[in-house]
Amino acid sequence: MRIKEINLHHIQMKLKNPFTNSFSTVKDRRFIIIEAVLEDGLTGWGECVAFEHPWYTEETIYTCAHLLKDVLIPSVMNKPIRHPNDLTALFAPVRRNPMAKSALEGAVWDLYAKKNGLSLAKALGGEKKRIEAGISIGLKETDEELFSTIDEALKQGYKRIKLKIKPGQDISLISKVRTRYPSLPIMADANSAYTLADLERLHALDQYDLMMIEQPLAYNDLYEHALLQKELHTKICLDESIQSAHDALQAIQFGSCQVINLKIGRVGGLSESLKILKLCEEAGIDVWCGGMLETGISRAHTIALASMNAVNLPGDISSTQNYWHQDITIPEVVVSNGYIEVPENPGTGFDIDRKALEAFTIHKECFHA
Ligand code: OSB
Ligand code: MG
Repeated sequence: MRIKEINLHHIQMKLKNPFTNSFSTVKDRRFIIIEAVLEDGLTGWGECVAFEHPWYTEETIYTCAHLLKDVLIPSVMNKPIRHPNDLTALFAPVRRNPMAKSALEGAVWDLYAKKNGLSLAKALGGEKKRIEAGISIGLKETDEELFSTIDEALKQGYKRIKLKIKPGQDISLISKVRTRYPSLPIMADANSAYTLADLERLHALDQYDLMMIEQPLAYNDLYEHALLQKELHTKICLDESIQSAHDALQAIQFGSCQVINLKIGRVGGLSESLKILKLCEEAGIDVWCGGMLETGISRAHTIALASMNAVNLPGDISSTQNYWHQDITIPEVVVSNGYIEVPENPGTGFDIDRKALEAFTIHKECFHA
């Protein structure tokens, strides 16, 4: 394949409900949607999931725009590409910037699958026909609001719920939820809100039978997570700390975690995600696929990845209606009895709603070979 044209659709979408975590409240989402076109007109789609502010990882939608326009697009345009893994070599001169790389790589994987008449899931090696859906619930102002959100999620059949926590909104919050839902699979995500000085608080969380605690400590500290894991019965899951297969390998070797939240954008793409899955399978580390409050395009890629057998826990992959009044893909992502069907048609299996895409577009940039 040779890519002859790339269009960047800079879009803005309003979340149905603001999403609050330990550091920020996300209300509006900016995305860069990547449309990559071959000579024969075949089109692949990718999505850049970085936020406007670098609170989660260091990239922003603006650093990604720069990387894409000035570095990554020129490096792939009109180059012979036999397999998406070829991008690893084309991107090798570029340090980090995983979300920028992943956005473009996602479009190439979609193209590759379509060109070969395969679903993206099949192209990756995924075998599951349906995947288990979990839901991530943000911090709420009141207990009533939290309980009603959980009740609604359970009505829709979600297999597990993830709650956001931070110092002061943790022990009593988890304790109340555990009392109300004695057998519910619950996990907690701190988004790096704690330090080792909070050891007592973290110990207190050990008694609520949490499936895991996600990213309790600093985004860049594998060593302290290893110390903490020795102290806790609850499994540690790493999110922000894992930005590559190399990070995953080090975390495994240090004993920094027993679970990994795998996000395609955060680790630089699907090819790197497959490497991480292999490492986890070999080491007996649990894996599930996380989310970035993203559009249907990026979720479609995640659904394909989650169809791999090595992904052995329900992810943060919820229905379109959990996030958006109107999405940019057709059909909607539907959760039925806690499962999402893995599409079998070529590529991601989701089509672009061009009208909706245009309605959300702030500006568009076109690049040609
Ligand atoms: O920490 O997993 C996280 C959303 C934005 C940024 C980071 C995280 C999250 C979520 C929600 O927890 C994931 C989703 O439902 O898309
Ligand atoms: Mg997280």
